[in-house]
Parts: sequence; structure tokens; C-alpha cells
Amino acid sequence: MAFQDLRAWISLLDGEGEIQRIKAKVDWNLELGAVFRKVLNAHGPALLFENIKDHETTWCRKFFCNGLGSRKRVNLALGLAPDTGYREIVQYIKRCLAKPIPSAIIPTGPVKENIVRGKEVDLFQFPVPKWHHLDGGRYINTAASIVTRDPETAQLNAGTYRGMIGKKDTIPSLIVPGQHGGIHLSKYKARGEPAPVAVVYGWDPALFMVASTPVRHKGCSEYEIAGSLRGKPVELVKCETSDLLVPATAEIVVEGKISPNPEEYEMEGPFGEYTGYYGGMKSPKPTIKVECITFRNDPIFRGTLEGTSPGRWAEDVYFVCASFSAVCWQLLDDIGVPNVTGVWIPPVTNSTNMRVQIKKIYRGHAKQVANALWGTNFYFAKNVIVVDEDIDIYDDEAVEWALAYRTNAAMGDFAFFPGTIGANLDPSLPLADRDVYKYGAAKWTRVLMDATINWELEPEPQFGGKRYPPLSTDVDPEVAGLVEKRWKEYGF
Ligand SMILES: Cc1cc2nc3c(=O)[nH]c(=O)nc-3n(C[C@H](O)[C@H](O)[C@H](O)COP(=O)(O)O)c2cc1C
Ligand SMILES: [Mn+2]
Repeated sequence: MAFQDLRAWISLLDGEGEIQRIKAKVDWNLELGAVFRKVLNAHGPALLFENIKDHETTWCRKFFCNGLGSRKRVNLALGLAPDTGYREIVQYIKRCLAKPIPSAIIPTGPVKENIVRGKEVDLFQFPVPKWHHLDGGRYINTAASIVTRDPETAQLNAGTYRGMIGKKDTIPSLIVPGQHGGIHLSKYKARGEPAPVAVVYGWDPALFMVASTPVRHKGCSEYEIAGSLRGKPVELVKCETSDLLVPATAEIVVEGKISPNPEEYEMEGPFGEYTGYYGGMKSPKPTIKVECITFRNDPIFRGTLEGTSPGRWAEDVYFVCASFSAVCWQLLDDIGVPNVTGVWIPPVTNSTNMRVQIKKIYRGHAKQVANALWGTNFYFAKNVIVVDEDIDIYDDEAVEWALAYRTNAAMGDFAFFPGTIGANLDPSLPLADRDVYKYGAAKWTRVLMDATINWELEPEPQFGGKRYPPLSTDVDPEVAGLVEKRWKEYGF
């Protein structure tokens, strides 16, 4: 479903009764984050803060969040029926990933209504929250899309990478080296050139979804994948200070450069992260030096709270579970692993636990799945559970049962793959193993839990030579029929 801009999305949410406007004065300093946190934990509505302390008369006075903070709202954003389940959402996104829609470049758009440059630049004009009390600063880049261009291939990329306000014109950022944006930065660094960057705040929710998902976009960018999700080309305009492209109807665009010189890095971190813990060490990080800001009249700023822990939710998990699952499934298909019938990364923890369902055709099939995943840049598949097609990967009870009765460590059903790339924000790693600036990637030991029926098992002669005994919970059909017929007689 295509939304012309953030405003069109907000008005749809209004019509659906899915947004609450907050007119009471709210402090950007911790209070806004605490209100949002309480709403998230209660699975509440999207929020539009219209009265923010210290921002009564700044360039930007409004703050929007939680637009995607429920399965219903993810469905509304995608144009699916509001009660569509994740099984269908994953399949829908997977289909969209396969057919990008070319973007259109247009001469200008509302994002150019206001343009400030050079010394006028002042990031404190935006109602940027200090989200959590131990955060290293006011995190301006949370639901923001960071646009860069590969200096070799000219390919654009848009990724969600966190960044905080350093000075009034700087944003030190955590752009992990293995991410597409990180790869671009390293190419500029190797040339000794600054990397042009544009940061997009507030547009069609499709962009936030794809920029937050490691979509593969050979020969195109996240914009064309977003076009596919929304079913309409993305209209782009050229930046003022570079040849980067941004949506013509975005609320706000920050343009700048990241210097390759570590002496120009500024301190960043820590920040309340997706794991539900604070993450990312306070350290000097690549820093966007802002040269220009363009924004619409009366712009709406957009941000999000990350992090789940038991009973506590986040906005992004509602779509990340589906979009990451779709990406992995597409990946396995493209690599050529046969008979993958489903992939699911449960939403509760923005999880590094991943479930894959296969129609098993040979011994070693589950290992093939794990090897394929671990050979890619997809960094979420730390613990991979593979099940047979009779186990519903969306059903926790079914997966638990398969893990209980279809795994046997002695027969190699748990396989470890040490020393792989991993996620630097995973607090279960020793600090040294999280140092992405020293090693380029964090260090994980990946685990396969093969909960498919093991084809090495001896057939059981007493049950007709099958590898597994019959299910005793299946009642003999004749008796089942009899019981059915007599059910009322038993007093039920
Ligand atoms: C709210 C949010 C914050 C994120 N913050 C970061 C971050 O600070 N650094 C990072 O490298 N990835 C971060 N990610 C994950 C990336 O957005 C994701 O991996 C995406 O695929 C990056 O784009 P790319 O594949 O084009 O590199 C974040 C995701 C979300 C949803
Ligand atoms: Mn990308």
C-alpha cells in the first residue's frame, strides 16, 4: 500500500483509531521515552507528540513513533487485511523481495520547502529524545534511513544505523563494518575521501522496514524494494550537497559527510539496544558532519525505541520478525537448498534464534540449511533450529516438542560452528569478541539444533520398520469413531 508521505500514513492510522495524539507537554529528556515504553509494553497505539518541552517554537515541534508497533499496523502498512497472520506476511514480503520496482527521479518536492546550510545547521531544533537514562546522548537516528552510495558501483543503499547528536552539527554513528553502509564507508576510507551521507526521517513506513532489514538488492537499492512493498515507484529528489537521492516527500533530510580520518571521530554510545540491554561501547565512531538540512513546513520528526525483554516490547520487532524471515527464506532458495517450507524468527526477542522447516529429502539436509545461512552475511542466525514439515514453526509448543523428542546430542544433532561472524551488540560475548573496529565483526559460535528425525536411526522392527514409532496420541480410528458417537453419553 503506497503512502504519499508520513502524513498519509498518520491519517490512515487516525481513520483506524490506531494513533493517539498527545497534547500534554512532554519532556524530550527521558519522559517521552518512558511514555513510549509503557505504551509498547501494553501493545498500545501509534503516538504523535504535539507539545514537547523546549520545542514549542523550534523548526520541528512534532514527534511520531510506534506506527508499526502491532501486527495490525504492519498489515495496514503493507496493504494486507488487518488480521493477516505472520505465516502469510512472511510469504507476502518474500514475493515482494523478488520483484523490485524502479524508482523515479523528479526535479523537486516538499522536502525542499526549507533549506538550511553551514553555520545555520542546528540539530537541537529537532525534538530528539534522550530515550534511556544511561544512553550516551540524544539519539537522533533510530528510525532514520542512512543513505550512502558505493563509490565503485554507484549503487545506493539505505540502512537504519543508530546515531546520536554530538555537537549541533555532528552525528557520531554506529555503522557496523559488515553492513552495506559500513562497506561503503570502508571503500571511501581506502580512497582517503569523505563519504557523502543523507539521513531520511519520516516517510512511507515501507522505507523504515526495508532499511532495517538486510534485504539483498543486487543492481538496485532499498528504494526499489520499498517500491515493491508499497506497489508504487518511490519518487526521489537529488540532495543539495551530493548526488545522493532521497524521497521527495520525506519530512526531514540531513545531509553531510563522514570523514575517513579517525581524528574526526566523536564519542558515541552506549544506547538501549535491540537485545533489551544497553549495548555498544562508548567509543569514538565515524561521525556525520552535517552540511545541510532540508525539511517540510511544520515537519514531523520520527524515532523509535528498540529492545525487548520479557513482557517488554519494541516497535521494530513486529516487522523485523517477518522481514528477516522472508530474507532468509529467499536466501536459502537462491542458494539452492531444496525443500525449505518455512522460516520463522519469533518476534518476542528480535531473536537470534531461528526456525527453519524442511521437507527432508536426505541425511545432512539440516546441516546444509545451517551451512548455507552461515556462509552469508546474514548476522541473525546464531542458533538455528531445523524441523520436519509436520512441525509448525509458528507453534512454540510444537517446536519445543520436536526439540525434546527429535534431538540426540550423541548423534550429532547439535553442531557447533565456532569463530563465525556475529553481532557486536550481543552481551553474551566477552567484550574483546564484540570489538568490531578491531576485528571487523564480532565473534559467534553458531549452533545448529537439528530437530528433524535422524535418518541414521535404525528402523524399529516392531512397528513396521519405520524410523520412529507411531504417535500414541493418535487414537485408533475405529475407536475414535466410536467415542465420537458416544461423546454425549459420557456426560460432556
Ligand atoms: C531501530 C534499528 C536500529 C538499528 N541500529 C543499527 C545500528 O546502530 N548499526 C547497525 O549496523 N545496524 C543497525 N540496525 C540493523 C540494520 O538496520 C539492518 O541490519 C539493515 O539491514 C542495515 O542495512 P544494510 O543491510 O543495507 O546494511 C538497526 C535496525 C533497527 C530496526
Ligand atoms: Mn542494503
